[in-house]
Amino acid sequence: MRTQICIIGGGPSGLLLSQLLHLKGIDTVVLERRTREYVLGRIRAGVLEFGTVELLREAGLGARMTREGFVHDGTYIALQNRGFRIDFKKHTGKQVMVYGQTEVTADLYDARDGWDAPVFYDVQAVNPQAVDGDAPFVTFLQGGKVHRIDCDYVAGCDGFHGVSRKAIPDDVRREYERVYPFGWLGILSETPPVSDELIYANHPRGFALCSMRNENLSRYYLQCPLDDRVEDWSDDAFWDELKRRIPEDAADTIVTGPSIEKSIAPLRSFVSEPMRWGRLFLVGDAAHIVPPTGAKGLNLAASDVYYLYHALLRHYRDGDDQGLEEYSARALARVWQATRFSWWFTTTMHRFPDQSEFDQRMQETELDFLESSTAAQAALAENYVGLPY
Ligand code: RFL
Ligand code: PHB
Repeated sequence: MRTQICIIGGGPSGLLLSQLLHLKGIDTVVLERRTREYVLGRIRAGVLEFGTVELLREAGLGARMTREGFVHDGTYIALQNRGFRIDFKKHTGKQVMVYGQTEVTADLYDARDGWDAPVFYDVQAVNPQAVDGDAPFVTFLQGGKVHRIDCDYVAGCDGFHGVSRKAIPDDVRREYERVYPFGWLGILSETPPVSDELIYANHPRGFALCSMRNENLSRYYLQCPLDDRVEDWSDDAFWDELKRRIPEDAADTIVTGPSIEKSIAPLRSFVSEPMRWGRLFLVGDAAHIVPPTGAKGLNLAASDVYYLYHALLRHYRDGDDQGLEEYSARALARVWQATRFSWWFTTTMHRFPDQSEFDQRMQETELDFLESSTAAQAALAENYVGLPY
């Protein structure tokens, strides 16, 4: 089989790239290790930057997002029992959209049901080959049968645990990593959100976040030790702990209920350079991971897609390869900015196991400054709504 772009991974990066290219008449094949149901069942990101929203609209996915998503003009930051608000709109003229990754992925799969879109699900032993030459191809197993796809380019959209990154030779690839000494325990519950905007809470017992999916679906997170297990956290224990960490007025009014999903995610910052090797391009989590504080993971995947989509368009439409040549440097410049912001926000909001009294005072002083300084608030707002592409 032959295609123009072979896309490894049917998560948001792979599907969005495929959808945008399809609208311009460029052929793709998507290879996904899991089933469609599995991919659609994952609960992940919740906040879309302004640029991500625009890109999804360009991909023809705006209708349900505009109808069902929630536009937020700002966010609350809480420090023990004090809280203040960062006004994104006032500082940047921009807003963010609360619309879950689960919904984005469902919209992307629904959109491709309308066209003859080849996706191979449940594939194994995916192997991108000859990507440093002129005739790359990808082999894989499906139902015990070996398949081969010849292509012009390979897009590695297969997440952190995928195979694409490792196809770049060790002596070319450079990896940067910080693993944080805590995780996030998250729950989803069919209850109304406690607040009209998100609350990021710094507390001596650990960080907490109040988020949402819609008017009757809330998403809450608690910082937890890395060795905690989901089974150790009853719903009651979760709610009691959350109430301790968020401001009193929120704790007094929060509506609790049974969780419909509960999971623990580790926190890490990770960047792999370069994001291009010959005819292989890495996109999204395949090349970088950020801790979720600041909601940058999915949004960075979208900006990578933006750069690669425009570079491929230039190649096929104008015969101009400059965008492809510059892809890695352009994507990485934005990746490092988001890595810095997510690291700063994580470091400022969480309790570290070895935190000294000095560290503690520094954190409080950082948040005091944020509360009182228009410039500091503008800097947070600028990063949160998303730096320009
Ligand atoms: P994904 O979503 O991981 O999709 C990659 C897809 O590739 C498939 N795959 C393969 N397919 C073929 N062959 C192989 N060898 C393959 N190996 C893997 C996988 O099955 C999958 O379908 O990467 P993508 O598309 O780059 O999208 C990135 C985002 O999903 C990610 O940045 C965010 O979800 C990160 N993230 C969060 N970001 C936020 O902004 N806010 C959050 O609250 C948030 N929560 C999370 C998260 C990521 C999590 N992970 C990865 C464990 C919570 C979790 C649990
Ligand atoms: C979420 O709603 O899942 C969410 C929101 C904001 C974050 C991280 C996760 O910073």
